[in-house]
Amino acid sequence: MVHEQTPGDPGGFLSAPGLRLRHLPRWLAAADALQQELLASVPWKQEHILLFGKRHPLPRLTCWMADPGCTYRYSGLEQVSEPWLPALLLLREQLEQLCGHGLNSLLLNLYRSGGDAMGCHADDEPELEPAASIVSLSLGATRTLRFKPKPRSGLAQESCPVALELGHGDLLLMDPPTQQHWLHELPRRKRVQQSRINLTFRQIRQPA
Ligand SMILES: O=C(O)CCC(=O)C(=O)O
Repeated sequence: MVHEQTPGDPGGFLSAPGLRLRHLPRWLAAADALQQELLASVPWKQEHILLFGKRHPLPRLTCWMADPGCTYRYSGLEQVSEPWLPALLLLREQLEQLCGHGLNSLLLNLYRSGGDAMGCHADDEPELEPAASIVSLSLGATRTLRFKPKPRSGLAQESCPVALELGHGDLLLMDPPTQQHWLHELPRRKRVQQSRINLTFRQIRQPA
């Protein structure tokens, strides 16, 4: 199935082989207040990655909040956990009810303008519980999230493009087995001046 979202699209379920998405536009009524609070209170960090021996700043600011014992590495970076903000703990409870399982960790990304971006990847690190959804909330500027099948997924590349416009207060649930078969990315949008915050709530596997 090929899906290019059109303006005014009411959202809903989106599925293709190996892809399960639920898009709930304007899900959060208090999106303005949360955006302002996060811009002011989150200890945003500029992380760097090593590429061919050279340090490069990630094209976004980030922060990791998680329960004790939930460590996570991505792009070779071990995330140092910050304490949960009370507003985010409340949100987490609501989202846990919605998705029906625990969400013990949260990656926050701040895209300062359309020049900031996220490269093509899957949230399929071994620490993440593969049977859990990844629950993503967007605040601020509308940006496009694009999905494409993993090269060795056996899925036809013509299932592309799947693109979602994620606006202020929109919720996106990426349900299993999406991360096993599909990659996603947030491309640059040079004309976008405003910032965007994205929160991805996750479930890290913990030792039994
Ligand atoms: O900003 C987004 O919507 C995508 C974020 C993302 O892909 C991630 O945190 O893994």
